[in-house]
Amino acid sequence: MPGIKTLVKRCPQNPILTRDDVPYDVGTVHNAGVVKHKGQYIMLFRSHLKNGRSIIGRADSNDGFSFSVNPEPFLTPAVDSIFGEYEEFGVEDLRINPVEDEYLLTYSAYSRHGVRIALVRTKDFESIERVALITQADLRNVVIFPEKFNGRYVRLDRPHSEISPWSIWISYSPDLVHWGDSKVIIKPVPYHWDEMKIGPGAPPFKTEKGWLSIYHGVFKTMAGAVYRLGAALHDLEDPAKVIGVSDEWILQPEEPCEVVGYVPNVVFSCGAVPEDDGTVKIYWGGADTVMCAGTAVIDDLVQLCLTKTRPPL
Ligand code: BMA
Repeated sequence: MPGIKTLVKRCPQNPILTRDDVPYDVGTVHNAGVVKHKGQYIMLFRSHLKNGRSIIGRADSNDGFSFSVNPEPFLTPAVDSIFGEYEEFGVEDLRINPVEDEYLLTYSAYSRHGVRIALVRTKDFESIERVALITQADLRNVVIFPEKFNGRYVRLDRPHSEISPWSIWISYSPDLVHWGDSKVIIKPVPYHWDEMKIGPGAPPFKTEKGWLSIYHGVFKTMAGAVYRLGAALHDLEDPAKVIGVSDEWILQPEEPCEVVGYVPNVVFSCGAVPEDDGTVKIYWGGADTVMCAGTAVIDDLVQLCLTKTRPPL
């Protein structure tokens, strides 16, 4: 079956990373944050252990597609301090947010108290500092903008909600610990590919026309939920202002490794790397089982957000 026409060109080697590439025993390799650090691509990927809980591994690459995995995991649940209590059930879906001169790692921390987001800072991926647990229970998918706005950090996130479809919110912080001034900025559209819920995916990156953000959207079918990727553009000066949200998805599960796996019909992104040549490498987990990658022309995504739009709210 020929694939549907898409702005994201899949990497021919997909899946680019699987559990067979990992030197320790894991069930899956998926939902990875990726960044280009000193000319090297660093991927921090999630793996299920055979007890069903997740840890984060590290893989490095020269070209962004061919990765080799470090012998030891990068991040496992803390065993002491407040992090030990809230990471007891595992760490998942890490984003690498390049902010000013450091990297802020945001990931889901699972425990008997629910799921919340932990924030870790690093400059070199060698030493890491656990900074704070930055959300209460049931709030996930935190990505942080690369620059501060009026002296404050800005994040997108996705609170749990029972009476409205799960939506993308924005919040601000002077110190990465205390967050507030929250408001909803993008909501799902009824009977649309993202009608059930949406959530931030890759950390937003700067383009001439605005901050480009790749998010996930979910549609419920008789055979379960389908996870797709969409794109939105935020104002350069005021990221709470959404300039355009693409009406169309930019990627849906089509390849066997996206359609079949631990959770079928899932493409889920936690990372994208914009390049100097005007393209962006987009990374996604396929069916919560393997890692895939693709490339898009940044301006194509920007134009899609500006010309084929749907209302943000
Ligand atoms: C979401 C998260 C992701 C996962 C996705 C599809 O709610 O749990 O980690 O990839 O569901 O199963």
